Amino acid sequence: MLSLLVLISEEKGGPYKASIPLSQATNPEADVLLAYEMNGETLNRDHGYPLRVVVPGVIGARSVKWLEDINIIEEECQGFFMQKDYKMFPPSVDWDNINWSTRRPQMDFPVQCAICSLEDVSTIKPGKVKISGYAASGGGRGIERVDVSVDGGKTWIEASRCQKSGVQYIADGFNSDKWAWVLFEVTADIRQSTEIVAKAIDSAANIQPEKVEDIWNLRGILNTSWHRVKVQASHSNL
Ligand SMILES: Nc1nc2c(c(=O)[nH]1)N[C@H]1C(S)=C(S)[C@@H](COP(=O)(O)O)O[C@H]1N2
Ligand SMILES: [Mo]
Repeated sequence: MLSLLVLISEEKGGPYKASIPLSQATNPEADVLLAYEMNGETLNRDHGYPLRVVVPGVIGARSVKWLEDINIIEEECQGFFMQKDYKMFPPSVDWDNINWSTRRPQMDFPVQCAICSLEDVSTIKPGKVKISGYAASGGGRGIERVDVSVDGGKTWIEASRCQKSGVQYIADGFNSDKWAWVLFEVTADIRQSTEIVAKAIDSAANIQPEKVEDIWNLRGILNTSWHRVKVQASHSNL
């Protein structure tokens, strides 16, 4: 295990810590970085200046910011956010019977997407409406496809990618988008008030669950159910 930690006391019981397997940290394909700049500019303080870890494809909690120390340790690190927070429990577990040590810390994140061009609830003029957003999946599983529905999930249209040139369509493991947010876009004809829905599918054919009820968990993490946005058609001339 490679432990990554900050010495400043940020949490109950000590510094913010995380660990990842040494094999991941040293695997060139895993692209684990120590970042001191982003897009050619010095990393800002909120994002971890002067130095932060970036563990691509893994939940943000393992990408320690304001990094001060790196150690090679035998066992998984015992920090609060590794052992007592970001873990997924089955629906039968509640705060009275929880036993944190029965689960592993969450590492890879599941496939997910969000519509960013519209808010819930948006007012639209009936006609062509642009629906765009991002999709991402964990563990280096690129995005295969994003489906969009403008009738609450009854029928679907495939969105297209709108990444800047140079990014290929299919996640083949070689191109640059296996860790990245994939930007999607679709234009649909919407005549009346409806619910717009988006769901993404990753390169392993994982699909987002339909409803949050299906993935309910005590800690409330990883709610990756279909993203829904209600739109209200306005027939006025304003
Ligand atoms: N030192 C330190 N690093 C940290 C955290 C923290 O509280 N302290 N939060 C983690 C969590 S839970 C997330 S989601 C990401 C958020 O990174 P961002 O602010 O760059 O989006 O930082 C991670 N790294
Ligand atoms: Mo987080």
